Amino acid sequence: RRTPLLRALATHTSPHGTITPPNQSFTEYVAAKVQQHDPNKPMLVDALSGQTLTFGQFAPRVARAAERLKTAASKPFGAGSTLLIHSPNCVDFPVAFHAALALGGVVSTSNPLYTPRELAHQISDCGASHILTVGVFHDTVKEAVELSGSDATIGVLGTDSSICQDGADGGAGTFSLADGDRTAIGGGVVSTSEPFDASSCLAALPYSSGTTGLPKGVMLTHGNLVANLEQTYELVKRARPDLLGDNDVLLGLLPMFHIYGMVTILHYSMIHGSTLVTLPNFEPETFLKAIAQHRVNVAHLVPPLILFLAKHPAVKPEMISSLECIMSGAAPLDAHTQQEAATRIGCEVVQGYGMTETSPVLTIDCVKGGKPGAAGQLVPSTEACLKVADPASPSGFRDAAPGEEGELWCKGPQVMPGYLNRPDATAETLVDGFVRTGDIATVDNEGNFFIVDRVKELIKVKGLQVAPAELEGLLLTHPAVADAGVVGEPDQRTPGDERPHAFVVLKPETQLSAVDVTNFVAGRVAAYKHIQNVTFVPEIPKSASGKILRRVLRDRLKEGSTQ
Ligand code: 4UV
Repeated sequence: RRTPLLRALATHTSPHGTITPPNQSFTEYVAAKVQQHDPNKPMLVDALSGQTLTFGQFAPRVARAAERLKTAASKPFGAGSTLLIHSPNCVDFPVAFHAALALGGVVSTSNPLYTPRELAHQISDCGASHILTVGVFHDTVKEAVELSGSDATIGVLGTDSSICQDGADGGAGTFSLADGDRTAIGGGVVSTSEPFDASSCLAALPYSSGTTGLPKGVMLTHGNLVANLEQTYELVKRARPDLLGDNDVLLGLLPMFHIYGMVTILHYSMIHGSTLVTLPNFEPETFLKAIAQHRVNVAHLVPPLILFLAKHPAVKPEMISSLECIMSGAAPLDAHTQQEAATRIGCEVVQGYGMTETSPVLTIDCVKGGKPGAAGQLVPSTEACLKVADPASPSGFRDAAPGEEGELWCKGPQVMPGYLNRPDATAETLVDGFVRTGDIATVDNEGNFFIVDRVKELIKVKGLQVAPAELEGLLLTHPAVADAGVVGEPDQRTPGDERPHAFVVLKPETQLSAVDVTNFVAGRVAAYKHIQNVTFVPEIPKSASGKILRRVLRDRLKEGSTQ
């Protein structure tokens, strides 16, 4: 048995204390915070269309949208229904999101660049009863619904007048969310079962492949989301109050369908009372123009975008002179690149770290000016330990010794209760209330965590998840492919970023070129998942139990020996 002292040393607690999140629905919590800010102040501004949503317009718009969802022609939306939002960033995104929650429903979100095939998987898996999209993606959604065999109702978000089509699908079975009546939120709109327990009531279903396998629905409760916003906001308030300006302007470039954009950017901005300048996608000119024109001072980005700001010749200092703080997350940023970027951009660059399964924030760097290479300190009410595989121990793990690297396991009110309909994957990921992150970390004496490696299967392309198992499964459907293993290959030009690299075994007497392989995949998945390089091999290295030895494949890439 371990002594109490060793146990105390093995578990790291947040140096920033604890929080007591209110037992409220996510919508009630957010609406109450939004109400505290100047009703005439823009809460979201679409940088391209100029469309604005003020703090005062939010609640009435949500109430109106909820009314529309509730009376959706063919199928009313209500408790137990799931709304899938399939949209680029726009001012109506949070409106649709909270309209669904206010009716007691659940929101899943998908990448608007998905092919119909990828979207069909999520539609069936999350059991979406309603889907909201924007006009340009309506046909993709329609095809995906047909492919999935679902009877989901499709609606169009009122992002701007040209694509706000009431009844785009010709009448019955459609609805749209557009600017409407100003009905106050509350009472009959927020549906809660009595007594309401935020920690057991499902709110969001973003998708993540976790440590292995295909993308899975991550069940996030109202309690998870409220807690993580409180944890993030309280940490900043306690450790970096200088970062809580009254007139902050944040950048909403990273996608709202991904947990970083959904919670840490969109909702953090809303509760803090800052203006969020949204962009539907990355395009260098509009990105730089949005920063300059709206005087963005806090930008949440991913490492490739930080490198763009630091190194691209099109970026002139006067274009980005408003920037005071850049938050980097979703992928590693090494100490050297972080420091160099901060100097070149002329503002502080600090990191945050977390994952979809933890709503997402686990750590934030609280050192003014940024501690190079550090993912930061645990947010309040969060515990962590570093685990090392140990076959001699009954659990198969031991705690890392001080200074030793280990897999980061975390516990807190932001940790998901599990994956949707996947008790097996849930049991592998949640151990004694701790979530296994699949990341290797070290921690220093001040409680600063450093992410030094990723041991899970996940590939990260510009901060977005690519599941190797999905690409392997796809490759195996090719008639000439006998076996395949996909790993992330470090992108030499962009430190921390990766590109999918496929190792392919061909069936006897078949011929296939690397281009055939990349084209086959390219026609079936969104662009960021495309295979960038192919190596033909006689066999895929596997463990005795048949698991692909990805480490061996990654090492071959490192050595430049791909045979
Ligand atoms: O599930 P996911 O796609 O989630 C994210 C979350 C990004 C966040 C979270 C909290 C923040 O404060 C913030 O700024 C950004 O991307 O992918 C989770 C995996 O991404 C890697 C790591 O492998 C996670 O398990 N990752 C996320 N942040 C970092 C990171 C980081 N700062 N350094 C290294 N890897």
